[in-house]
Amino acid sequence: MRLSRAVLTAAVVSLTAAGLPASASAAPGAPGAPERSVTDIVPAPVSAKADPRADFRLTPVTVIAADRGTGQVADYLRGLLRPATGYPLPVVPHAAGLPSISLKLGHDPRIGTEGYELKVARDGVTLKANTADGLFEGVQSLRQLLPSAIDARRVQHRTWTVAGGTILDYPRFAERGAMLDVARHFFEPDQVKLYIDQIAQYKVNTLHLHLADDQGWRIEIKSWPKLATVGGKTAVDGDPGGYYTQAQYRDIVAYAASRHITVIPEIDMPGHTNAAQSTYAELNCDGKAVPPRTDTEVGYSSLCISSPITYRFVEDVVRELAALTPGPYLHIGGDEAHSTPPADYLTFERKVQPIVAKYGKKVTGWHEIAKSVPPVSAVPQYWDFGGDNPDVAAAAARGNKILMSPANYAYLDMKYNPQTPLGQDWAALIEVRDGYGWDPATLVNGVGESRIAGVEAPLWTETIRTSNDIEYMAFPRLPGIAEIGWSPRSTHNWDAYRLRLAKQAPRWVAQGIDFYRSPQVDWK
Ligand code: NGO
Repeated sequence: MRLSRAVLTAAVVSLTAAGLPASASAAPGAPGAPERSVTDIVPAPVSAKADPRADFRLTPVTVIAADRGTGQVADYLRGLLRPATGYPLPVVPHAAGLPSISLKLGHDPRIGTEGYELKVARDGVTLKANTADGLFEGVQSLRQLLPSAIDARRVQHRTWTVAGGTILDYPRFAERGAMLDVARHFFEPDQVKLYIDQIAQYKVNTLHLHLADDQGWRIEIKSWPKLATVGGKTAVDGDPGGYYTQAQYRDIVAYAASRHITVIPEIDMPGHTNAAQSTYAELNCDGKAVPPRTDTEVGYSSLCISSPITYRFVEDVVRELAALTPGPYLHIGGDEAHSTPPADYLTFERKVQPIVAKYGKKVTGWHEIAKSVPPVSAVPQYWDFGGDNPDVAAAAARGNKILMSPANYAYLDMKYNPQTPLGQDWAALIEVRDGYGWDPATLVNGVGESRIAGVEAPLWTETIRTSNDIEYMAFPRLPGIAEIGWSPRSTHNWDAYRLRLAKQAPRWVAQGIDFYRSPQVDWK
């Protein structure tokens, strides 16, 4: 897109003459507070200073000035801003005097690998980071400084003011994750991509896919082809199954990478394996295939620990999965192996964990794997209720980092209240305030701040069938878990959070997200 200099100058002059809307400086939510402010962002930034006199107006002549190495994020930003504004927003190497959003890479020791500095001034927006990841997270903040109509997919005729001020920001924990259980119910690649876009806006950087469970196997494994074609047919309650071909799976992983999200694939074992064991008879100790199951019982299945075929199977699956995985971790499950005797469980873990290492990956698994004294590179994922867990505390003391997904706070499949039409309640009812009301660093005795890898919000899908269902359970709780993982503890404050959260709702409406209108939040 080329515009003549005369046209550009005329447009700039007329916009400047139109003036900027007056906005008052007041605490968020207070009467007279501006509609948007750098202090409203979710997750809360490390530091933010609003300057309403520094609002920037996006116009038809604004350019995106992208330094070398920032092109991918610049194109993504353009893709975010163009549909609703209808402006060309060309990505150019230099602003050349035009009003611009500038993306720059630098070496700022304050912000690490995912932090950023964002300055919104009357004459332009400058976003700086040390990496493309940091720029991407900064773009998510920038989005929230624009009117929520920016998320509309069609041109909106209105002004586009970016709230003025400065932000310096970086994450508290390296990992902020979401998990989607595609085994209990299958979700098409486009549904997974939709969720990726939804979570990315809250600076979630990891998507854990639970790819196999008793009710279905969801990833093509070429050396054991029936896992997908037969074991993938079933889902909870006899609902339709499905699986990802390796090409589809690679495409999901690449899409996630374009949103600066790393995918962690999980094959749950030695329990939660009925789909595999009903497909291949040789995975059972008696050599007989078990019947497929679509109920939601847990803890009844176990791979045959004494059989060499089991480890050939595991190695084939791990090898193929590792080849599909650019990220460092493979998740090997390990939860609720109630029908694997404890000694067998240890035997299994000690054989399987080195297989993961053999294919160049690190182990992550549910916290039960801590019992097996995994290598310090392994990340046990804690899913219990907090308090004492000597195995997990011992792992932390040995040097393992722990990922926090307490079922009574972070499980997105828990109902909000007894009337919630979806979800379960075995761990807790989790209202929005409960999901926000915990601190990873004081959850498990002996697992302090420095031993924590991050947080993850798992969405198990026994009762979840559609994208609307996913949205209803994830919103508004997922942003709360993301904030716990990203924001400094000093920003943690329910009264302030609920006001900031309320301001997100018009964005969800614009994005078509079907969210739960909790009575704890004044949605307006
Ligand atoms: C448990 C269980 C899953 C269930 C989930 C339902 C873990 C780690 N194992 O969490 O199989 O789907 O609860 O909330």
